[in-house]
Amino acid sequence: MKIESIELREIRMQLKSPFETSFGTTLNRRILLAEVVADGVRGWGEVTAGETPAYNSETTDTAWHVLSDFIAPKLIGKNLEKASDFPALVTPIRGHEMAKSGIENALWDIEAQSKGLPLWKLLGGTIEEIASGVSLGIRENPGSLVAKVEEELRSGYQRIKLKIKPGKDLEYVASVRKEFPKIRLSVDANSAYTLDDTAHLKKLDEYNLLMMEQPLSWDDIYAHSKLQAQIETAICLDECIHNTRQALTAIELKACRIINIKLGRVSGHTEARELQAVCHERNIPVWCGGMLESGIGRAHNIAMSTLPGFTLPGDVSASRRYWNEDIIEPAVEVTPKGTIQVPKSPGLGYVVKRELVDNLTVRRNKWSAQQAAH
Ligand code: OSB
Ligand code: MG
Repeated sequence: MKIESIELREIRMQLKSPFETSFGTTLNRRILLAEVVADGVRGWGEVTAGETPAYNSETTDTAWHVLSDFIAPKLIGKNLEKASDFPALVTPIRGHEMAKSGIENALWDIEAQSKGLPLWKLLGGTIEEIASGVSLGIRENPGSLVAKVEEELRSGYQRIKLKIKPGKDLEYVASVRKEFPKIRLSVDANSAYTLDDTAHLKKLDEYNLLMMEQPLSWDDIYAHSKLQAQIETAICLDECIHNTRQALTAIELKACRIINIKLGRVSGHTEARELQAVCHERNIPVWCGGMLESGIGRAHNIAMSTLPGFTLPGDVSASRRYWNEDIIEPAVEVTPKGTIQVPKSPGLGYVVKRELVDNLTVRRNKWSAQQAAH
């Protein structure tokens, strides 16, 4: 895989409606896309960093900086045997997992196309129809949340996740649970609580939740082990887990019973695959999280979700829930059973709408092997 060119671009996309979490509200996405050409084959990856450093420490701009000044110059002109050789190349760059993931995943797309395989098959996927759930933002009142849940259930979604924060938690969960006693329901606090809230969080035990995602600090696995010992609801870690080592630490400390894997957060397909394997061996279910991705990130999420450890419905849902027009063809659709059919064609399995992507682009940067040689 001789890396001939790397093109980085920022696109702007407006969500259909604002998405509120405990750390803030998002409407206008600033998404970085990486387009890499190797041996004449073109692959795409998405950087899933947010606009602000509120979910993790990366942002659209830190990723632009690290990709432009460190990662792209290191990779251009190199000859890799396979996509999984990329992580070793960028090990000297600490952190910046989302920046790395954007490029690494483009290499996986290239490798899959070169081998004439759908990406999910190259990764070792076994699930051809993945289970889909939705993540619902915090709303103005419990009544409007119940109405939203009803709408999503009508579309077939298999699991509903509610975003919560202090003051917008128990009452909301109670209303949804009362209306829908049987559904698979979970909550995600995005680090909004502390161990001082243990008694309060314990009250959620009575609602038969599938899990409580990342209640405590974004970087504190130990605190989650203290909480898990005192509540019945299974804790799922999101923000805390950036690699397989941290997952093993969390499992060993009994800090969680479930792990959410996000490609960007764990630096790409190579690490995600290893992480899901160690969880699978230890009977820790995993599922695919979302970062309000465009179709390119979504397609990568679908491919990852086919791995055998992904036994719970993910936050990978239909393009139409986010965008008026997605940047891939066909758009991601969900069946009435709440599943996504995995594509059969080589690589990502979706076509990037280049003209639309060009129209949405606000800045770009390009490296090519010839130039780098001078
Ligand atoms: O914690 O899972 C999260 C979105 C942005 C940042 C963090 C999270 C989320 C979501 C949305 O829950 C999932 C999606 O629909 O893409
Ligand atoms: Mg989360």
